[in-house]
Amino acid sequence: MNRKLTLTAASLAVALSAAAGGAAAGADQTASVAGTKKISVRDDYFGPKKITVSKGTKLRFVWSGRRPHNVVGPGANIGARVKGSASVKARSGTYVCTIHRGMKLSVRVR
Ligand SMILES: [Cu+2]
Repeated sequence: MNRKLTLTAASLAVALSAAAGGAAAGADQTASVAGTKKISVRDDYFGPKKITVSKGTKLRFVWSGRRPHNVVGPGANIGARVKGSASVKARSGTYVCTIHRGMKLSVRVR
């Protein structure tokens, strides 16, 4: 019974991720399989703020706030915008929005 519930929850997470336009492989907070990890860009924080991903994973930033935010970090220099999305290859380090002090995303690639 428990196993069935777990499978159902996992299927739902994959379905939700796909519905949001993300790759199914990025459904877990700490993805163990390379895929795409969605990062919400909000007012004024990244969600999640800290992630560990496998080598080869792409970060897909999706803007969902009202204020403009940019993303500057290892291999990323995405100009300020208020909507849409942009993807970069994940690298270990800190990604920030230079407009809002303290808006940071810590990424660890292993
Ligand atoms: Cu910002």
